[in-house]
Formats: sequence, structure tokens, C-alpha cells
Amino acid sequence: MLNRRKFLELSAFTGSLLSLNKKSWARASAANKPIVISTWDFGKDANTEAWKILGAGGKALDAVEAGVKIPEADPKNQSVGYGGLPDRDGRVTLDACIMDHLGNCGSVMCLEHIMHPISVARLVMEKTPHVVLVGDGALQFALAEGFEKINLLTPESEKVWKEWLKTSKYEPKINIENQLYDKKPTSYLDASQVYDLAGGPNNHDTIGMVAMDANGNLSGACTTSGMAFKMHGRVGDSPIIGAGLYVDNEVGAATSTGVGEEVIRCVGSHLVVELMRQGYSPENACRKAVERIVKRNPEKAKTLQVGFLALNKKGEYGAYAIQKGFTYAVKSSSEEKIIPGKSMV
Ligand code: SD4
Repeated sequence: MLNRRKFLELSAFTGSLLSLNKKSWARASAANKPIVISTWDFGKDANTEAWKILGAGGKALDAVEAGVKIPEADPKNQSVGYGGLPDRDGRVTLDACIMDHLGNCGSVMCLEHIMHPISVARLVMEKTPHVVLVGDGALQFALAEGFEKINLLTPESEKVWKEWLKTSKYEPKINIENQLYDKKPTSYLDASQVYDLAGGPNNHDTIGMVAMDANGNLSGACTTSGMAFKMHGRVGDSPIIGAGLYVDNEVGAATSTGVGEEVIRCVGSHLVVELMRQGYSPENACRKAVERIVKRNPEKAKTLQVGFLALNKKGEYGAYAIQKGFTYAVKSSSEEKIIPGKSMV
């Protein structure tokens, strides 16, 4: 029989257990959210756009789509969307993917003539039974959905391509702009400044963005014109779910930039998320993934760049790259900044 004394002891015990649970619940729910992070300096303007949605209590999925549309539409940005540098045949081919907190995802690869491949990727996710549409199929779908057909090759990018044709040497450059920053510190170098200072174009960079909304849901988007002067039809990591982007709402989200072939080989963003699942911090998960790439081929890794960027469910974030010069941008209610990513070299 439960006497009065035992009953009181038991209630005190369960009461304290309940308050303990309440405390740990409060701690768990005190995640740093909403928050958005994205690759490179130009991620800052993209984050500002994403924040208009996140800061108003909107969905991470809407925020990442709106955010990456900023560099997609910016002709000065020659590595994403409109004004992107073309392939070796002079064709601007775009890659993009998007993923939400439920594991839904959509992707377009080698899409021409459309300013916002990320929005086409979202419609592939929402309106088709498929995950990926490529090339002409992706274009036909976009046109049927009412997207405008435009010429993505700006006179400036055409000029850089024609200059490149003189040597036709395919040689991905390691984040030139950021390496030039010491020589000419401006927040943005235009294409001709880059060309003059580096003796060649800035031939890759991608926007990858991951965000957590006020409800604690994660989403991500990744969009690029890929490696400049690539073979026609070449697809990098950016539109490949698991390589250029991965979201797992239980754990976190990751995205990548750099030489896509290397990221595909290790299914990089998925690897980073799985490392976070094992308990690694976002930065250490990114570092481990970078080490995996370098270990495979240390010699080759000396001349190429790969960077990962990750966010976990607590709103902690971090990045790591092979080479120095990889930067990323963060925006939350308490901070807005561009951070130099740590690197092996
Ligand atoms: C690609 N990962 O197409 C992209 C390019 C990039 O920094 O991110 N460069 O391989």
C-alpha cells in the first residue's frame, strides 16, 4: 500500500524529474534560429534576401530559394546564373538543386536559357514525380511552366570566353577573387579587374545556402554555372543531391563549392551530414570530409579547391576548405558577417 509519506516522496521525485525534463527541453529548444549561411562573400547579399523570409517567420525552403536567386540574376557574378561563364563551346549551362526538411528534393542539370534554375529545380520537386531533369528536358519543362527563354551569355562573359579560346587551356583556378583580395581589397572585383590581376578569369564559385527557420526546419539550395570552359554536358557536384547539397532535418545540412568532380567522388555533403550525425561539430565534419578528399590524392589536392559549409540542428555552423581563401556568410538575429573558412593549407 502506498502510505502518505511514500506518496509525498514519490510526488517530490517525479516533480523534480519533470522540472529537469522541462529544463533540458528548454535547453534543446534554445537553438540558434532562424539562421542562414551561404558560400563566399556574395552569400551576404543572398542571406539578406533569405532573411526577409526567415526573419518574418517564413519557411527555410522559401528563404533559400529567394536567397540564391540574387546571385543567379546578377550579371557581375560570373559563376552563377545569368552572366555565368560558358562551357568551351560558348554555351552557359546551369546546374541547381534544392532540398527541404522532409527529404523532398529537385534538381536541374545542364539547363540553358533560364535565369533561375533554382526555381525550376523547386518545381521539379513539387510538380513532377522525378528528382532530376537534364538539358533539353529541363528546358522544355521550364518553358511549359512559364519561365522566359533568355540569352544567359553577357557581352562581358563572352569576351572572357573569347580570350580563353586563344589558349583553350582547361585549368580550374583556386578562388582567384579571394586570393586577390590582399592585392586589391574591395568587396567585389569585377571580371576585368580579376582578369587583369590574375592573368585569367575567375572560373568557378557556386552559391550553396542552408538555413533553419523559426520552426527548426532545415532546407538548402545550391546553384552554379559550374566550372567555366567545361566540356559541353559536364555536370558538377552542385545539382547532385548528396554531393553539392544534403539536408537531414534530424541532424543538419551541408553544401559544397569547388572542383565538383572531387566532391562527387566522396558524396561530400552527405558525408558531412553523416559525420555530424556521429557527433562531429559542423566545422569538424567539414574538415573530415576535406581530409577524405586530400587523402585520396594528396598531389592533386595541392592545386584544387573544395570547401564545405554546414549547419546543425542547434544552429551551430562551420566550414572547412582545402585551400585558404574560402569564405562564407552568416545571418541570424544576432549576427551578420562574412567569415574566412578554415583550411588545410
Ligand atoms: C562545379 N562545384 O561545377 C561547382 C563549381 C564551384 O567553386 O563550386 N566552384 O564543380
